[in-house]
Parts: sequence; C-alpha cells; structure tokens
Amino acid sequence: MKTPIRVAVTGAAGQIGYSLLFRIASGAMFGPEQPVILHLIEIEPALPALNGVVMELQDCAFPLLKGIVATADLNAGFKDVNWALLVGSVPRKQGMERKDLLSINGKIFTGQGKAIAANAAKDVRIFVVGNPCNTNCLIAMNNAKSIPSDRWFAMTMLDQNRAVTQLAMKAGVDTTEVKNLAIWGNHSSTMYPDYFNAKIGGKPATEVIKHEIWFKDTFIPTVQQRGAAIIKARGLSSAASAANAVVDTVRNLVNPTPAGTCFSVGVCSDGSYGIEKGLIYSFPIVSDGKNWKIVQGVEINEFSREKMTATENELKEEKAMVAELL
Ligand code: NAX
Repeated sequence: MKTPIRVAVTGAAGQIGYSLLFRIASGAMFGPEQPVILHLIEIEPALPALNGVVMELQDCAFPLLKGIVATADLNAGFKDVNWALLVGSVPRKQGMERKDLLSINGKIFTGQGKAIAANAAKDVRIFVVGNPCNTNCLIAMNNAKSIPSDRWFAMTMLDQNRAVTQLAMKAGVDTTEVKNLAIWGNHSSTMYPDYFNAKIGGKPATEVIKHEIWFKDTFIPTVQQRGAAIIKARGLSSAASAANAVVDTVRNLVNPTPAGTCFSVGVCSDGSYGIEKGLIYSFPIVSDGKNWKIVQGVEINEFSREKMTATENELKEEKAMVAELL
C-alpha cells in the first residue's frame, strides 16, 4: 500500500464539500491505489455541521480513507498537506460590490497562504475554487512566496465541462468526441471558451457546427451565464458539478495528458500569449503527471484576442483592487 497523501479542503461543511469529500475518499481523485488522509477546515460556527460530515465519511468505511482531521485551526489544518483545495469563501450578498467581496475574501486568502507556507509539505500544490478564484489564488500565492508559483491553480474546469457539453449536444455527439476546448482567462462571465480551436470527432468544431452566429449568440453566453441559470433553477449555486470539476482538474494535473489534447486551469502567467506575467489566468495546459506547461502555438484570431484581452483586463482590475493584500 502506498503512503497516504494528505489533502486539505477548506469550506468542508459547505455544499461543494459535501459532494467533493466523498469522491476524494472513494479514490476518484487520486486513483484506487492511493490512500488519503483528509484535513477538513471550517470556520468555528460550522464545526458542528462539519462533525456530521465526518460521521458520514466514517459511515462509508472507505478503504482508502486513512484518517480525518477536522479543525478551525489553520496550522493544524494545513500541517504536512500535499494538496490544499481552497473551496471555502464568503458568498456575495445583495448590495455587495465586487470590491467588497474581493476585500472580505482577500483577507481569508492572505491568512491561508501564510498558513500553507508555514505548515504544508514541501511538495504542496494549491487549488483555489472559492470565488473570485483567480484573484483569491493570486492573493494566497503572494502571501506564500516560499512556494514556487507553478504550484498554484484556480478552477475553470467547470466552465470547460459546461462548454464541452454544449458543443456535444449541438453536434449530436457524445461528450468524449469533443476535445481541446480551452477556457481562457478569469472564472467569471468574461471567461472565453475558445471554440475556434476545439475539435469534434477530430475535426474543427466550426466545420462540424457550421453556424457562426450560434457560437457567438448562444454558445458563449450559455457557458458564461450557466452558473446564474443554475442558481435560478435550483435556488442554490452549482455544487455537485463544481465538485466534479475539482476532481477532474486534480486528476488532469496528476496524470499525463493524452497526446494531442489539453485541459483548462488557471495558472500563474509566464507572459505566454502576451498575458501579463504573474496574473492567475486560465490557459490550455498539458501535464506529464508531475509538471505542467502552457500549450504554445494555439492559433489566436482577432475575435479570440479581443475576448482574451477583455478577461485579462478584468483580472488586472481585480488585482488593482487587492493591491494592498499582495
Ligand atoms: P457554501 O456557502 O455552501 O460553503 C462554503 C463553506 O465555506 C461554508 O461551510 C463556510 O462555513 C466555509 N467558509 C467560509 N469562510 C471560511 C474560511 N475562512 N475558512 C474555511 N471555511 C470557510 O458554498 P459552496 O457552494 O460550497 O461554494 C464554495 C465556493 O466555491 C464559493 O466561493 C463559490 O462561489 C465557489 N464556486 C466556484 C466555482 C468555480 O468554478 N471556480 C464554481 C462553483 C462555486 O460557485
């Protein structure tokens, strides 16, 4: 049996946590041979609810689950962890400006960044889900300078999965036929699902779906507004699909990417495609199971460039709003 890896999840008593933890413990994230110890981190008032989640995890008798730490203490929570999945954050309330949300959540992520740097395992990788996830990731990364910048990630896989399904449904094919649908930029309504470079059954998506107006007027807005549509229908934000995207992202990072394909995740920009260095920006990525790189040479037409710049500008604005936390 392999040595267990330690996986911290913040906001563990929340909606996403309730779907995510059981999938990690079942082996869906790290595979059927990899035991795990879960570190569940919550704020003090949520500890009783978290205790209920712990009891349910125990009641699954998962063979791969070798221990549970449930705590509101960040030092204990991040002690020796190999992965930190930062899901918990404060949701936007009515009347709250984006700046207010950035500032409230920003303070959470300065503290968590520092605690991760002080306590986590040498190989720790950090994946931010709590919104605004790109900028929260930027804040945590800048408060944990001892951890290399290639270990920080922000989630755009839910956007990718949403986009893949929309293309598959329109083309009348299985989702497995859709490849290389990259999300560029911020996880917000400005993110850009790059249909020009997507393939359906090995052919350019724009050759299979010969309907330029559909891509611009239906596809992009549907993907960009999907989160809001789910809130409207369910009265709650996406949770199971978000947890699924967390599993997909980590699995994509810890396994070699199949040849000729890529996946989307927010990473620290190295200036590729002219995107400002240091921003947490979603690119098409490939992994060898240990290291990842940004796919180079993707064709960028005028329309794509305009969209990529718009979402980059939003990230620059967010960065400026939290400048004092960096
Ligand atoms: P919930 O409100 O159900 O749960 C959040 C949990 O975080 C709560 O239990 C709360 O007590 C806890 N929490 C708050 N502050 C904390 C702190 N400082 N330390 C530890 N825990 C803390 O939200 P849920 O639906 O689970 O969503 C969690 C986050 O994911 C939200 O910020 C949400 O906006 C974000 N999402 C991000 C997505 C993405 O694609 N990047 C998609 C889904 C989701 O909207």
